[in-house]
Order: sequence, then C-alpha cells, then structure tokens
Amino acid sequence: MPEHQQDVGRPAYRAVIFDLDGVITDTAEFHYLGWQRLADEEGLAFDRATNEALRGRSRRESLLALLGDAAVDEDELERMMQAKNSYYVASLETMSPQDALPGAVDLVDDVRRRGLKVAIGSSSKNARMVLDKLELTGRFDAIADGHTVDDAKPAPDLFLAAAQLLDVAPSECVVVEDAASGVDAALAAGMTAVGIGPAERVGHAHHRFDAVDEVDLEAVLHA
Ligand code: B16
Ligand code: MG
Repeated sequence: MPEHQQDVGRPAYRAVIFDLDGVITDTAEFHYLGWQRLADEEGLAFDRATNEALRGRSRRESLLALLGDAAVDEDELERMMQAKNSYYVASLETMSPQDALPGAVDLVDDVRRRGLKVAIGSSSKNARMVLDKLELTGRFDAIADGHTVDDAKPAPDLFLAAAQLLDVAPSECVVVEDAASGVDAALAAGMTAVGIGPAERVGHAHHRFDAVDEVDLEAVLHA
C-alpha cells in the first residue's frame, strides 16, 4: 500500500509481539503434562479439553480454574503451583534450538528484515529460560513476561507493556497468539491479532492460520 494511504486508516505497523508458548515453541504441551500430573496426584478432574482453556493463562489462574470450587488455602496453592512448575521446568531440561516450532524463527527474522521491531509477550515466568534454551533471547528487542505485569492475559496489560518497552503505539502492533485468552488480550490492547490454531480457539482474531509456518506476513501487514 502506498505510504500516503496509510495516513487515512490505521498507522503502518512498527512491531510484532510474539507469544512464546505455542507460537515460538510447543511448550504448551509441557504445560499440559505438568497440570495433568498435578491433577492426577491431587485427584482432580482434568483432561486435554479442559487444558485448552488454560492456554496463555497465568500459573495461578490456571490452578484456580483446575481447582474449581475446591476450598484451598494460600499455602496449599503455593505448594501446588511449585509442584506443577517443577514438573514443567524438568521437562525443559533437554530443550535446544531445534525445539523452535517450524517457521517460527524464520517469521521473526522476516519481521526484523522488514525493519519492524520484535518482542515477546508471554504470561510465563519461565519465558527467559525457554528463550535462552532456544538461543533466541538476543533476537528480541523487548521481552514482557510473567514478571512484567500483575494482570495476565486476557487483560491487555502484558501486550501494552511490550509496546511501551518497544516505544511504539498499540495500534502499530501485531500480536501472534495461540491462545483464546491471548487473542482477547491483543484485542483489548487495541492491537491487530493473528491467531494460530483452530477457529474454535482463535477464530476471533483478525487473521487466523493453522500453524506458524503458514502465517502470510505480507497479507497481515498490508491488509
Ligand atoms: P509459567 P504464553 C503461558 O505462556 C502458557 O500458555 C500457560 O499455559 C502458562 O500457564 C503461563 O504461560 C504461565 O507459565 O507457569 O511458566 O509462569 O503462552 O503466554 O507464552
Ligand atoms: Mg501461548
């Protein structure tokens, strides 16, 4: 689109914010296995279908959802969160650069080549460790993670914090997300959402692709 036409509608994009778990790497599966093990140990009902709703949610929110109506005090909550996290972290032990999802690194590099900034917007408190294991930390201009804000996705705070770190306006950002809660967060932030996964999960995004290696960046940036 010619430069002058962009003055009329939205501004040209200046940044892409990538979710981590389920977009850059498939740690979504490790989160699921960690919750499943905890649920089995605690005698709580849990399965893959229930897990879908937890994608992108913070550790605490996920546990509260898993517990449902069960009354649990703060010490117990902490113990369970630590247990799940220890299972999750153990499963990351053998993670290496080969564990980036197909097309993920190419997509980040394509965005950078076009002169746009790139950030991570992940609910995870383990995001930096995962990025280090993937040897991708240095590729991002900013990292907003589970330590950055109090209100996790679907609140817009995390993506707004990422935009602030990049020094760009929300309307200049595209978010790539695999979670319903993450798409909600991007929309609430006033950003353009690209959903990765089935329509039942991310069909409310502005653009949707089945997998990261199918993202048509040209179409997204110039829609
Ligand atoms: P942690 P994302 C999210 O990461 C995961 O999707 C979600 O399953 C997890 O509960 C959350 O991080 C918190 O992770 O327990 O490591 O702090 O998808 O926003 O990159
Ligand atoms: Mg995710």
